[in-house]
Amino acid sequence: MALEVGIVGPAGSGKTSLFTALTRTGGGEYGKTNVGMAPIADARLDALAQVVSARKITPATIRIQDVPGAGEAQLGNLRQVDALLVVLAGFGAGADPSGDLETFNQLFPLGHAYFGYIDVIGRQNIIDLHPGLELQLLKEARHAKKVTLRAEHHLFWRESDDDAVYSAAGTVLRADNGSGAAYIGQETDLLLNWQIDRHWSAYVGYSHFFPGDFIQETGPAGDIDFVYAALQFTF
Ligand SMILES: Nc1nc2c(ncn2[C@@H]2O[C@H](COP(=O)(O)OP(=O)(O)OP(=O)(O)O)[C@@H](O)[C@H]2O)c(=O)[nH]1
Ligand SMILES: [Mg+2]
Repeated sequence: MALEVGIVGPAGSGKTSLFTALTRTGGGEYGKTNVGMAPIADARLDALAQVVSARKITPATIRIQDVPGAGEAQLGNLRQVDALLVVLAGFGAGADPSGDLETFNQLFPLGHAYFGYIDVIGRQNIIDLHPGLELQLLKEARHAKKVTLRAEHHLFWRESDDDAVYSAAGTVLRADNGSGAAYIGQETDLLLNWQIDRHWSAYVGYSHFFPGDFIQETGPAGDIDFVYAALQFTF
């Protein structure tokens, strides 16, 4: 299957123009979702075709999706793509590509792999000090191919103390509200993983969030406890 690339960026930034140039179709429709194939130029293919005097040359292709605007509904179409190509307008009076982007855009929420399993903290305006340790408790024992205990800790600060704290979904979790505090809080994650045999595994986890100055100064500030467990069969 062809590699899939999704073109994203602010409205009117030039996504469809780039799509048209790449797919050489002579016309992606403006303001519409366009899907097309872009041939991958490869000098080696041309050389091989010459050697065997090929009558037909079929280059490898990339499937490109051009999505208008940058709303959530449109971006949902892009969950399946292999790579994202972000277009920012660099033409016209007052063009400011870096200002348009403003902050890190994670596009898809997958916070817990990076900022703690509770998924309370997102990827914008964040400094995260994240030490972790994995201990192997058992290996090749009866009913246990492997048992590991993973302990991770996060210390969170706001990168800019004029900006909000964001959720894992990329929305504002807690607005600045005039607070000058940078320190957001800490999270401890414990995860016990039991690989029973080749197919079966089980895990149980506990996480705790300790709110810091910024959370306490800007609204409700209870601790969070998060417990979870799962039994998993892998084919
Ligand atoms: N001068 C200049 N104009 C451009 C460039 N790229 C795009 N445009 C113009 O900017 C306008 C918007 O370009 P599009 O390619 O439709 O932008 P888009 O990102 O697909 O817009 P939406 O689909 O509405 O989100 C068009 O009138 C383009 O001709 C560029 O590099 N330079
Ligand atoms: Mg467009």
